[in-house]
Order: sequence, then C-alpha cells, then structure tokens
Amino acid sequence: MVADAQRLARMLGELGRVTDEPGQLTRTFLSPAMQRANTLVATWMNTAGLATRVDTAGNLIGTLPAPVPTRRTLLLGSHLDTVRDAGKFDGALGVLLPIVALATLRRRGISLPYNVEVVGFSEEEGVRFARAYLGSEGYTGRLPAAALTLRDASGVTIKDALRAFNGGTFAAPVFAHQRGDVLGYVEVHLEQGPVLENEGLAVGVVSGIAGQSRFTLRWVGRAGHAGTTPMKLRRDALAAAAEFTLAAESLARKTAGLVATVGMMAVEPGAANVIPGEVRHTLDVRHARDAVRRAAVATLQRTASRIAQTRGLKLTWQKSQDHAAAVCDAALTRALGRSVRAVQGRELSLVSGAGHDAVVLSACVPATMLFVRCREGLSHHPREYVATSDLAVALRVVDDFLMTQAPVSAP
Ligand code: HGY
Ligand code: MN
Ligand code: MN
Repeated sequence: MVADAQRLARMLGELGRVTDEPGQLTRTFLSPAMQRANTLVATWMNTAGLATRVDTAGNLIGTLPAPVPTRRTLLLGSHLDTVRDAGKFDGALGVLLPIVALATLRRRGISLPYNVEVVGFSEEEGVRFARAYLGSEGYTGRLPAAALTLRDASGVTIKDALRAFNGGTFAAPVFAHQRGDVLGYVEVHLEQGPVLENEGLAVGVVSGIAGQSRFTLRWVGRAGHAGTTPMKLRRDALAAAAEFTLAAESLARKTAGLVATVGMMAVEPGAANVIPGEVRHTLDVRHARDAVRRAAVATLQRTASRIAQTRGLKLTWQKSQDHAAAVCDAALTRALGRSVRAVQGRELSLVSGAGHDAVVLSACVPATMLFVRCREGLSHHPREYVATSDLAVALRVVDDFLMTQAPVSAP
C-alpha cells in the first residue's frame, strides 16, 4: 500500500495545481479549472476501469460495474471544488483515494460483487454562490428550484451558469439510483481538526455532522466625506457590520459548541477617504444540535436589527442555506469501524464540525465518513497536509471495507 499511497500523493499534488487563480489553489463552481479537473480525474477513473460521465450539475461520475449484472451499488466520493487559496486534500482526497483503491483491486485481478460509483461533486464549498452542496444536491435530484436564482458577485444566477455549462439549456439531474439499490455512501475526508492528531491515530469514523446556517447580510447607510462628516452624523455601514461581527464572535465564544464566522465582506465604495455607504457580508453559524444553532441565529437576527436601528441603517438578511445536523448511518459506520479496527487496531468516532456532501447523501441513502489525520488540524489553508503514511492507512481501511465489510445487500 505504500507505493499506492505515494501514487495517491502524486495525484493529489497534480490535481492541486489545477486552479483558476495562478499561485494559489482555487476551483469554484463550473469554472474553467473545475472543468480541467474533471478531465484529469476522469482519465484516472478510466485507467482504474471506471466508465465516466459528467451530469448537468457538473458532477464527475465514474462507474465500475460488477462482473455479474446487479443494481446494488456502493457510492464513494467527495467534492472537487475548493475554497480560495485552498489546500490540496480537502475534497480531492475523497475522490482520488477510492480511484486508487479500485485500480489496486483491478491490478490484483479482484472484482467486487456490487457496482461501485465514485463521484467528484462539482460544488460543496459554496464559494461562488454562498450556497454549499450544489453538486451533491444536483446528483441526488434535490437541487431546490429556489436556489437557482442566487447570484454570484458578478450578478450571474446559478441557472445562468448551469445553462451556459450545458450549452444553453439546463435540466436538473435526477438521482440515478433507487434508494433500495444503494448499499451506502462512504466519504473519505481529512479531519480538518486536531482530534486524531492528539489521539495519535491516522483515521477515525464519523458519527454525525454539525448543522449549518449561512446568510448574506447587507447594511445600507450613507457614503460621505471622511474628512468633513462629523461622527454623530454618520451612517457608517462598515462600523455597523464590524459591531455585528464582534457580537457574533462574542455569542459563539460564550455558547459551548457554537461557531459563528463572517468570512467574506465587500465594502462600497471602498475608498480610504469615503465613509462606507454599503457593506455586504456572509455569516456562517454551526452547532451539532439544531436547537442551539437556531436559537443563536435568532439572537443574532435581533442583534443585527438593533444595530441597524441604533445607527440608522437599512439591513437585509438573506438566508442562502440551512442544513440540519446529519447523523451517519449506524450500521454502515459500524462496518467501516470494523475495517478501521482491523487495520489500525483502535477505532475512534468523531462528530464533524465541518459540513460535507455526506450531509446531503444521508438524506437519501445510508451515509458515513472516514476521517484522516491532518497536520495541526489545519484546513482551508495552503499548508493543509496529510502524511503519505496516513494515506496508506486510509487506503488499507477502504480496501478492507470494499473486500470484507461493505454490505452486499442494501439495508
Ligand atoms: O465549510 C465547510 O464546513 C466545508 O469545508 N465545506
Ligand atoms: Mn471538504
Ligand atoms: Mn472545505
């Protein structure tokens, strides 16, 4: 497995150089780099014996049929899009690792008694349209029509982008499988946290994924001269957004398990000597328990309204997504855990604070995840890193799972 892990590391490095922004790794929904990534990964899928296609939502789908025709199918995958200035493991690991595992089985002349489908989802991070999971929602036939009107920074709607990608027309994809035919969905992903490293473990299984709410807030005050406008006469949109950002941070700091982040902020008109008249920013709120997350969102909505009123600004608060916490399928997670114990000797179960495509898949098929240790728990950062020795452990776990633990009949 060491040679396979080294090959996987090289593939991750090569894919990590396919970017929309030279000098850093950025691949966003339906971008030129995303399409080059689909082409590159499709060649690796073909080499492993998978037939490939791209659906109308931009998802790359590789299918390896069982030697004896059957409808039973195991799904593996993750996303091929990235955040801005990303690391090369987030998403890509969960697409490339299964491809290497299947290529290894093929080299050993081993076939599986069920079909395997490996999916590279086109959009999980939600960078371009501030809405995550567009790829897996499309793949599972759950892309909400209401989402298609969301616009990116240049005013292009999701529908426009999908039409352009599909040669002028767009028909949303439908899920290609009957629920009863799918043995399960397994997503391999770096942990993006410090737990495995602290425990001295290479891999762990995931019991659940935190729910997340995302919003775009727009503060409208009045631009003005920075030198001549007295402070008491200002309606400074950036000062209001800053006060809100600190209020969100303070609420999260005093609420156990809650995280709140303002990750993107656009300031208009954006000149040093002009009081900001308009600010648009995102808000991302997460917690393992939906009731806590929803209560926090309600508190922050009240806080934002109070700030806007006090400062004489207009505020609009647009929800771009709301995903309940997901519980991984117990039987599938136990099966994966048996492979972890067989390889690593010890099994650790974690809750994911990060969102994943498994959230969407878990709504329609049994889903679980394998987490892989990452250095310092760092992710969404160019220094994101998974040791090749840990890639080898993860490959051995997936190999064991495919050969011995995967359920050969759907639940
Ligand atoms: O934002 C997240 O939780 C994930 O990395 N998409
Ligand atoms: Mn990810
Ligand atoms: Mn991510």
